[in-house]
Amino acid sequence: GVLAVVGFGDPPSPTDPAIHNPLQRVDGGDLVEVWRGDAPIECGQDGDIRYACNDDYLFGVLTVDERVHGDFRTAVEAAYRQLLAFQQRSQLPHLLRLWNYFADITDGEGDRQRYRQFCVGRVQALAAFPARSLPAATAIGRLDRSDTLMLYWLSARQPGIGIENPRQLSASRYPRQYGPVAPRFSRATLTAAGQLLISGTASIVGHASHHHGQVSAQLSETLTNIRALLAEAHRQDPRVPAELGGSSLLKVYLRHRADLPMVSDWLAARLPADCRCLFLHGEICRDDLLIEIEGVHGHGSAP
Ligand code: 3EB
Repeated sequence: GVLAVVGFGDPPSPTDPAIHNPLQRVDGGDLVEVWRGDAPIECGQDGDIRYACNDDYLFGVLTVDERVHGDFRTAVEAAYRQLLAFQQRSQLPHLLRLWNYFADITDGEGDRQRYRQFCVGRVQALAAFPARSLPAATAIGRLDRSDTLMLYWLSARQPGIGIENPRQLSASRYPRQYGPVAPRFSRATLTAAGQLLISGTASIVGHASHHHGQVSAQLSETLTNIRALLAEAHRQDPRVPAELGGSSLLKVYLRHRADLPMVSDWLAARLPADCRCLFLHGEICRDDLLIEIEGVHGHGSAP
């Protein structure tokens, strides 16, 4: 059973995958992302939400036209309220992983910056959410000048466990300098099946960005962060492999397309050959960050 197929880049033709991630692939490949689950799969629509689910998992998509709301923050809050209301009614209520894509992510001065406004809208909807069950997340700028905020997510019948990174301050404790409210997400979710869903991870140690303008140093710091997260998850659940490998799928976001040769060569030289990467062109939410890496790790077994 196929729960979701995510295609990248140009808007789909009617025969293309059901979920359209608006970022362009920069590696020229035409791979799609496929989320498999046990059949039977049921598809449906609820308000603006489209979903597919089986007995254990649900994959949902919600797009919101920013122009129909007064401002971006309100659009984000409305989207998250709709998402949470839907999840609370669902038999698969536990959010494991969320992806957020919207344009001009670093535009706007100070607290008006769009990523900061995104964080405010999200907090207004997620206020009552216990920190330990915050989903893993990605928030990346789309570059196609669209006015649409796109959210998609994975949820489950059984809750996951939020995993924090010992090298990084929990995002929900970031100090005031990063915005009026702290971002709300976990560094990773450990699913009941023992799979690790890794949030967008960048060259951040504690709360500070490191290696401004240096791609390979940022890559190195990011991989060190991911390895620390895997070690922490493995410590909590030995089903999670302690090292990246054949069960790992990474998505690498690049601010600059021109960095692709360096980034892909650097990773190829340091990652196990059986760990696969897909490269996308998108804006990272801090101006000083050039790359961000997310992923899925471990096979998972029936919960
Ligand atoms: C960071 O670690 C980098 O706001 O949902 C990564 C993953 C980041 C998710 C989000 C932000 C988010 O703070 C940015």
